[in-house]
Amino acid sequence: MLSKSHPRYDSLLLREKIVKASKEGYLAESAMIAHGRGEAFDYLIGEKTTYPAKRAMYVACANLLLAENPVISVNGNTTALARDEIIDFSKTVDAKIEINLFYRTDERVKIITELYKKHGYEEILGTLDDDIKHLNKIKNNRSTASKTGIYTSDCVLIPLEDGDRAEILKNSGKKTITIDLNPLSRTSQMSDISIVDNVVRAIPFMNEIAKDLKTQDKKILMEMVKEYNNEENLKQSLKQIKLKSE
Ligand code: PTJ
Repeated sequence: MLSKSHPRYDSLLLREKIVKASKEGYLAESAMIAHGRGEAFDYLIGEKTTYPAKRAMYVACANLLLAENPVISVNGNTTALARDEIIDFSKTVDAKIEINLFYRTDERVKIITELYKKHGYEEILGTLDDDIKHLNKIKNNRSTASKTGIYTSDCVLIPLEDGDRAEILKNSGKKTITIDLNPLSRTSQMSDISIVDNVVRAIPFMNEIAKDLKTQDKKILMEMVKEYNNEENLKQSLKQIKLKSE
């Protein structure tokens, strides 16, 4: 039992969620390695949402609200850490949720499908009985996407995405938004909008931003999108790490 007075309580709580999900059988074998890498980068930015991350979140929400068919991609790690928050956010921005696994197995898809359904989200895509297509005619399991979801989406939110999949999505002409604590990852470097933050802080924050932006004129959202420079913002995100070490 974790004590709330422990100085690393929040971090340990996330580890506990990851361990629990692993025992439940829906995490990838390398999920803990990915989580540990995320922890290290989070430590370096002070385990707080930085200003460049907030800026990217505003533009990400504007994009999702402007999109024709926005989709939030979920994998084992994001389900373990932020399932309910993702369901709430999907409702705010009117986006679909799709199971999109790097290490896809029928068993994992089945467990994750049941989890979303059990927690009130029946319309989950990417399930075993969904119509699964291949992006860019690439016939391997790195390119799979639901016909009514990612396959036809114009804007995808891909938290904790692997670089190969991010590349395929980007090359298929979709606007890609990532949440990745590592500003140097291939996914962060190639996405259109890179939010360098922990998914557990980012999603609830984005939900509040989106509620606010929904009330704004679309022209304002379009202006925000137009003015944003991801390369510059990523540089600012990287500086946050350097600042902490000075
Ligand atoms: O469930 P699957 O099969 O789709 O597999 C999921 C993982 C995450 C195992 C898979 O996509 C993978 O191997 O990813 P990578 O290549 O390790 O990339 C994950 C990225 O997410 C890394 O850059 C981590 O720093 C980052 N990351 C880890 N935890 C978090 C995070 N970013 C935001 N929030 C986190 N909590």
